[in-house]
Amino acid sequence: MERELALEFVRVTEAAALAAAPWMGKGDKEAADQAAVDAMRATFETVNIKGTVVIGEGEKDEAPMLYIGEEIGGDESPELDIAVDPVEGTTLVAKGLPNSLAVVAAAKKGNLLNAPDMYMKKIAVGPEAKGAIDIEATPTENLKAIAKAKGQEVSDLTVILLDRPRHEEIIKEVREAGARIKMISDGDVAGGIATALPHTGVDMLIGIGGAPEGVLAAAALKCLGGEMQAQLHPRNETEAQRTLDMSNIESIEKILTTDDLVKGDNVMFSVTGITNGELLRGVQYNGQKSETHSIVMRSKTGTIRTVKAEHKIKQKPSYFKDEVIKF
Ligand code: VTB
Repeated sequence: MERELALEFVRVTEAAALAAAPWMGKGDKEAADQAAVDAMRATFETVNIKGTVVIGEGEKDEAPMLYIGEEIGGDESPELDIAVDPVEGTTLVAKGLPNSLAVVAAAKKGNLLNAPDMYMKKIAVGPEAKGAIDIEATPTENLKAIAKAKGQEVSDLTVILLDRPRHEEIIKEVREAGARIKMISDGDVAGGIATALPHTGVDMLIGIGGAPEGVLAAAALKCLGGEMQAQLHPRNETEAQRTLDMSNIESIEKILTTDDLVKGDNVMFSVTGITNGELLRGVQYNGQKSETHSIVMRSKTGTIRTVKAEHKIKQKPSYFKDEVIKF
């Protein structure tokens, strides 16, 4: 994949963030999402790729844009798999809470797991603990292995997980093991990425979250040198069968490694902050200008770029003014 595309993908996540940000705190998560979807779709049209959405807003009949299987991009090549989450954490935006992100991952065609909108069991760590985790082991065993890999005590570690009743047992066990917990209401892509960024103080992500978010976090972790293990978690037989029909995995029970979630060594990941958060500042307005903060990463070279951009909306091309910024 051409390295120039990295900046193009930043433009895509910036557009989604700029469009979603005006909806911050307005209590309307659907409107925030729709604005970001429209902006992302319009911006993709200006990018010279032939992309297929493999992780998107849902299936064709339920999502008019960025649906799974939709072809996006303004060219005939390169052929890429695209994973999008125009607003990761729509509730966070609606409530004006931190850590909502606009996210895109891209890899060569066939290299991203086609995970439908279902649950996924996950465990993720940053580079220092890569190779130490085992999704089939207990949280305590994993914590001990991570502590050993990092040369720390279990009591030094912090676990991030979604605050959900389904995690009650894990929470109890992690606390008994002596580690600390950071509970998040939404946004386990940010949670996964946090494990690989030392300033967040997060050592492990664990628990059940969305499968699309799992693939996106795995793409980022591949670029950051971390690791994710996962297992699809269907709620019933019908969901399991539909998943097998739709996705490219041979068995629902399969333990998925980082390489199963994101194949090859050439994935790009771009993320722009919508609301302020630990990873990134959100969209800032000052007068006629808007400022965005993004990170773009390439697994091939391991380059991590932070991009601060100032946007003068009046000077943007018309597709941007008309379709992206609707406020
Ligand atoms: C997570 C989180 C998302 O969904 O994947 C979660 O990253 C999982 O679903 O931001 P439940 O909310 O049903 O637990 C979100 O919170 C929303 O898409």
